[in-house]
Amino acid sequence: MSDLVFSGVQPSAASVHIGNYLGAMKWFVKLQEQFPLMVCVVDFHALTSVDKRGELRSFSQSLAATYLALGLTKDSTILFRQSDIPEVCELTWYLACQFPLGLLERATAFKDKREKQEQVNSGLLFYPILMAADILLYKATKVPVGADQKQHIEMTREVSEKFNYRFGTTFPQPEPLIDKKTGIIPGLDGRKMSKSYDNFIGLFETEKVIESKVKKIVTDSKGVDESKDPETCNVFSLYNHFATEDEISELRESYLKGGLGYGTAKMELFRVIMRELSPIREKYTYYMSRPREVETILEQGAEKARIIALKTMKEVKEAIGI
Ligand code: AQP
Repeated sequence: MSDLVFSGVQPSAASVHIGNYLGAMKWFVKLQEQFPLMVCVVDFHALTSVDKRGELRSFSQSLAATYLALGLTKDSTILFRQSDIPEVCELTWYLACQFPLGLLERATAFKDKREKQEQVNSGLLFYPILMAADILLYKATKVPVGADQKQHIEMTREVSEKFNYRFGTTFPQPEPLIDKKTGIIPGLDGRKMSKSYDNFIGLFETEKVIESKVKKIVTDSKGVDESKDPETCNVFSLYNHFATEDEISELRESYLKGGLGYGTAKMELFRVIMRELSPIREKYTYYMSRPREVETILEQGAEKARIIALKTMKEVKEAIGI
């Protein structure tokens, strides 16, 4: 079976953050040059957290504009919205019937949310099955994700195996593509950068907001003259992802030598972040001012995705005997 790469991001906020960007999205553009690529605006999943009328639509438009601003093109990538392919819900049900409840309840992301939230909707419990359905509906073989999603891909493999065992080989065993360097991007407080921890830097927040967030990154309390440990510093950790090799080794030396305050290091980090994000931000503004053009790209992507989805569903129903 030839490789097909599938991934997606939830439109669950007005802007994606640096964790989404470095952990997964930046990679999509390189992958579109190497493999057939499908990238999705994962709006059904986002419904587990977005509940204000109209918000999902505007977040989805913003995310689609982000994909295009990053350099995904309609000729190299099938770019589409998850909810335009309703078959994914049908497949979710078939897969759910193969999946033990206990495994879903033990999923780390679900347990985290359950601890944080007073009320947890059942969509959150079913999140990994819907994700498995997304991947298997298109028979994707590779899934670029951040390290936090590894368990969900393992669950996809498991449900694929169970289905194949019971009904005959229908699905591939997809593997996660996780970049070791960008596995988990830390947020302002050093925990995983995440919307729900409110410790994120949004790609399209104003320069002023980004600067003030960078200034808030938690460090130890070492003074300017003291030697500092780059390996345990959140500022340095983010710097690693935006600076050149020369800039990284120069900052590392300054940390070790002493004489450089965290305030200066943070301004240097802000500079390299803006250097990388500025062209993307410009393109994002371009696409955000052309909603019709973006919508047409999503519709054309959905037409292509639907052809694959219908073919898979036919096989699935034949395999089950439904
Ligand atoms: N901190 C991170 N480091 C590396 N990768 C990350 N991803 C998210 N945060 C980090 C990766 O981004 C892709 C899209 O993820 P998503 O749409 O599922 O977003 P998310 O994981 O729900 O983002 P949050 O901010 O963590 O949302 P909440 O707080 O709602 O749970 C995925 O490939 C993910 O690995």
